[in-house]
Amino acid sequence: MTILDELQWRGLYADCTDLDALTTRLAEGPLTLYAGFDPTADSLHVGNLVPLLALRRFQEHGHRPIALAGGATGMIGDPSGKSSERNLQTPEQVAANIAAIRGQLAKFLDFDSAANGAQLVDNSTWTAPFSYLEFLRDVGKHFPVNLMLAKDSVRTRLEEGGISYTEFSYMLLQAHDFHHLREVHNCELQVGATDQWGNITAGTELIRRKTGHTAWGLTFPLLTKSDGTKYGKSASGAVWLDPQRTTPYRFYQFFMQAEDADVIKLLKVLTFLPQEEIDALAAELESNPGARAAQKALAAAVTTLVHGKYVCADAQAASAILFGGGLEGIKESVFAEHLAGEVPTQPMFPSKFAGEGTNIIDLVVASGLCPSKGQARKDITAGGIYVNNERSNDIARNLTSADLLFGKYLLLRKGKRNYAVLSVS
Ligand code: 383
Repeated sequence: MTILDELQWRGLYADCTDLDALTTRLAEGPLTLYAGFDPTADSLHVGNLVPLLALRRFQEHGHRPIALAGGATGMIGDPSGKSSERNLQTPEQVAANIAAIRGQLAKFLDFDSAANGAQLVDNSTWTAPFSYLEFLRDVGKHFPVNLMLAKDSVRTRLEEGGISYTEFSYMLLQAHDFHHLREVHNCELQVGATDQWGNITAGTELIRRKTGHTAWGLTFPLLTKSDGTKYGKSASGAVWLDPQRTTPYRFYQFFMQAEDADVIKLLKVLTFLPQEEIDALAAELESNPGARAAQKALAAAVTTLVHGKYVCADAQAASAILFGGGLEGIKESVFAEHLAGEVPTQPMFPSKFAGEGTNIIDLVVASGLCPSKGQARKDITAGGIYVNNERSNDIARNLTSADLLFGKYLLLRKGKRNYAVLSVS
């Protein structure tokens, strides 16, 4: 299967500046391609994964990927897909964000291969030294303003609220990057999601006008949900790759919660699982949707890709617990690092669990699961309270240090999904 066939069946093909010519070129041998990532935050998010993984797919087919971090473009702000003008970031913010996303970009590509090792570049290295006068003469002169006004990114902004000259100029910077990479690294292809089409074609145009060299653009569909909304945003905001911003547990759960209507599409674009496996998961989704095998496979694959297999295993263990599973064989790190942040946790004095311990009613109230002793008594008697995920309906029960997990934690649950942790310190 060629790389283009693979992109097609994964649903990763949206558009190409010249598909026939690119098909011929790819059949002739490896080429160099790039995708760019602006340092608008100190982490990449799930939406950035699509082009990033696509670079790796090309690399697995023998091509040479370049990941570009936008040290220059990040100082300006891409108007593509943005309905309003953005505040400029400070140079310090951009520098800090670049440092953070460079590390993330590097994790997904192979930099060691002698034949087609990846490269990481920063467009400020060639953009910063360019003087304004030179840029206007060398680059700006090739851009008819009517063409610039016709780009989606500009046109939509002119309809709603306007655009500054600064953001209007963004496409020239990205076009110049492509031209630079074409000349210096023989980079023949730029990829990105469809929101990048205007910027990418600005580049192929500039290259053609300045040098007459060939260059192609290829876009992927934007990640959207079956209801048309943007994917990668949870109720609490974007889903980030940085575990400080989105915990591995939440990251894993985000994919576990994927709709049946989306999950197969997501398996195709966000994982490297082969076609047979994804087809089998699709068949299982049809015959036994309740098992959520496709969601489990998706969550496991993406979490492993981003956080590694050990962290993924911990996130899975934490999920199993919070969905009512048993606590056998659970590791302390799962409690300390994954559950603690997800579940309301109350500190307790060790004396509470010494000797005779403390009555369950008092502890349920202390945990915040029940507002009063009366309510706690009712809930316990009705069988709605669980201690370490085991039903506990005896209101006379005392909990002691013997009940503590790792000598430290007590996991209380009310009903199906309400958890609280008492943490002895
Ligand atoms: C900068 C300089 C270049 C080439 C590209 C760029 C960045 C580009 C951009 N991309 C988005 C970003 O950085 O803004 N102008 O957040 C996103 N990409 C990719 C993909 C996507 C796009 O990084 O659609 C989602 O992730 O193309 O929004 O020379």
